[in-house]
Amino acid sequence: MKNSLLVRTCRGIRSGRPPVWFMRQAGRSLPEYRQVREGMSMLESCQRPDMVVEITMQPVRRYGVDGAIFFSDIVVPLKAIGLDIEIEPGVGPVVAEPIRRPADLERLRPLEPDDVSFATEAVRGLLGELGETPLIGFAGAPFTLASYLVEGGPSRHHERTKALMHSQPDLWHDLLARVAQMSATYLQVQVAAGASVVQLFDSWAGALSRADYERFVLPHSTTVLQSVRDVPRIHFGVGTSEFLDLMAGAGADVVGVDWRLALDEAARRVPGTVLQGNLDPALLLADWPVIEAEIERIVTEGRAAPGHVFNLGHGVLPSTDPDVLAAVVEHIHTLSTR
Ligand code: 1CP
Repeated sequence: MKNSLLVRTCRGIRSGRPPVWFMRQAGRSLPEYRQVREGMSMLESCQRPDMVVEITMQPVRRYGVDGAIFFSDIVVPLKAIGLDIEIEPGVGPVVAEPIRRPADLERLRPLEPDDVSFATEAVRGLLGELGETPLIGFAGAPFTLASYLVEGGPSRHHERTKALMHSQPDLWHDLLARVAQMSATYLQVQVAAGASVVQLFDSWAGALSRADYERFVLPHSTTVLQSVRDVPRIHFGVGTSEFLDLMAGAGADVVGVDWRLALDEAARRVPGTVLQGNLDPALLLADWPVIEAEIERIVTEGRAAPGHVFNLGHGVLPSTDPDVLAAVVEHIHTLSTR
């Protein structure tokens, strides 16, 4: 798997076509996912190795994607240290007692590998099923995780988080350092068990200015990425075009790009860095000729970078038709033979 198309591309070794996988390829767009998840909470299914193996494999079997993403969630390490957090259907992660004062930090103890032994077991189980397909491990980046902890749940404006980072910078940096330790440990556990690539998801970092990202977030995301040495590291954010260079400089081999920025322009902003992206997930609901033209454009623009991993600009929307994703994979797979 160290020689897979995905790993080679992440290392900047070009091949005839880009590897392809989709963020949120497992999940609610798949009928087989909805079926196995029936009657079981999201976080319980993440802690059951048999469920993790089955759900991770579902899109691999269905689409033949070039990478499998470990079925988990960014809040799993927080649950594993005993924090009262649930994923509520239709809402997302909800924290019973948000972290807002120095005393609240005491509830954030370090994550030990034994806290997530279910993940080790699940990765090992997956290696037996995956054959040549590499496994992508992941964790939430400190800012995105801290936003859930401070806001208490999903947030549109991240206002309490931004107010806290500016008003109580010492508390903020302590909070981010603790969360960074957990994310780093969660990634290391997945790599030690056999993950071939990792992705750090900073989905909401695009809410920040470049200056705030640099001062309040970058040092902590750097800690996480630098703690993983043996496999390629993908650093992903949404709406982060204005500081892609900082995200690359944090220690990423690959930078994820959303649909707002063309890949050739992204390549100018982060010279020498492999890119991942960037089909708008909403366009998967458009007619096929539209999608086909977008794929062609993105693959062409991706040639400006030293390597390109084809993906969406963000996760698969639950309303996506799985047959369309299958057609996207098939189309990319024919590119090398043309
Ligand atoms: O019951 C369900 O099916 C809940 C939906 C769901 C799923 C399938 C959630 C709740 N998490 C997941 C799995 C998941 N989460 C994966 C693995 C599956 C795959 O990619 O194929 C991954 C990589 C994540 C990571 C994740 N969770 C992120 C980062 C990626 C992104 O989409 O930006 C974030 C922000 C979360 C939080 C989260 N978990 C779930 C939801 C609905 C949310 C977002 C809520 C919000 O809007 O803030």
